[in-house]
Amino acid sequence: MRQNITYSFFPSDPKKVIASTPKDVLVEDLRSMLFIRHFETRAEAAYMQGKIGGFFHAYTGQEAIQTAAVRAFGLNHWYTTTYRCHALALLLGAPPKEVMAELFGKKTGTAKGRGGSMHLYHDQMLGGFGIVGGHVPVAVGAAFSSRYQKQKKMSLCFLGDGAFAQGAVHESLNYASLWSLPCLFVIENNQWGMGTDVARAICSQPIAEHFGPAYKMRSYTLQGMDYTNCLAAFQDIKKYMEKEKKPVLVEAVAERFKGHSISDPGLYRSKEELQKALKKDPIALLQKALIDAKIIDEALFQTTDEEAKQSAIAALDYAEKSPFPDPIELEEDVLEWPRGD
Ligand SMILES: Cc1ncc(C[n+]2csc(CCOP(=O)(O)OP(=O)(O)O)c2C)c(N)n1
Repeated sequence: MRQNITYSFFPSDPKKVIASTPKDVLVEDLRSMLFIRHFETRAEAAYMQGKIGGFFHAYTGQEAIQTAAVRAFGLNHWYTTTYRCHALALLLGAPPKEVMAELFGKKTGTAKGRGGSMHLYHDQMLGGFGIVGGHVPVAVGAAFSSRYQKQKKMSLCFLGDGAFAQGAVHESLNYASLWSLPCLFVIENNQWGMGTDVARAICSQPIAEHFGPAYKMRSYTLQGMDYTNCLAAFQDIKKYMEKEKKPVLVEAVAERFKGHSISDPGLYRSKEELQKALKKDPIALLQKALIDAKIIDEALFQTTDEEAKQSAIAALDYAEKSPFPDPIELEEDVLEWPRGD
């Protein structure tokens, strides 16, 4: 049974956020969220048919968070995330065909088919990491390099609630605070670390509200299913970080609609709980808000949805037709350490 947590969410009025955001931006972000959903749905189907191997962790349900963060901050920053990394790669501009090909382990994939679902990289995106919490020191390192070189770049690091129990995460938070590094830590609290309820893993909640002051960081709690709340909060955070040049700790409260990974039957969550979660669909919420504000109508929504679906199918088709890497290339691009005798 879920604990009842009282959160102090970042205050925002959806209508005001919509009124102050250019229409094309809102429609583009709705399109991105729809595309991420269709992309993962197609990929999941391919996985079930045995066309994709390895691990597969869907971002389904959490789309509003990274869509809003990338919108507010823009592309010219460092980004790191966990193995649940398809959405971030797509949002940062990785070509969907190449991302899909990477899931298929094909030569045309973003990492030449060697990384798969958990190891997506693109320009400013430093991963895609399989080790829980392992990317957080990397994000802090990126923030340190930016500060050291007197650049304006910030480092955005997405991590799960489960990762927050890791030692490396706390060492990173301490270091970032001590050195005033431009690092934004976004804990995406989707309530579960595999099958473990967040309340059984983390000693105190709300996470950011509790731990932010301990690390002398400004903290924010976001309604992670509401794009408008995430957008308003990330815009505010960006301004703060640009001015104060300090790290920030965020908890985005969300739901994941799928199991932890594709092979997880989700037996730890009751059907009622899942149904309740599905009612908070961030895409449906944004769709309704944009229709109510007369920014789109139902027909435009259907067209946008269909286009997103067709783009995902095109990516799937490309991946299926792409060749596998030649086994002779297996040792290429592998870092060789100098061997001491
Ligand atoms: C260091 C380490 N310990 C354990 C695991 C196994 N593991 C993979 S995902 C996961 C749960 C992480 O949950 P959370 O951080 O909340 O992220 P979410 O999957 O919910 O996005 C665990 C324990 C791992 N990959 N790395």
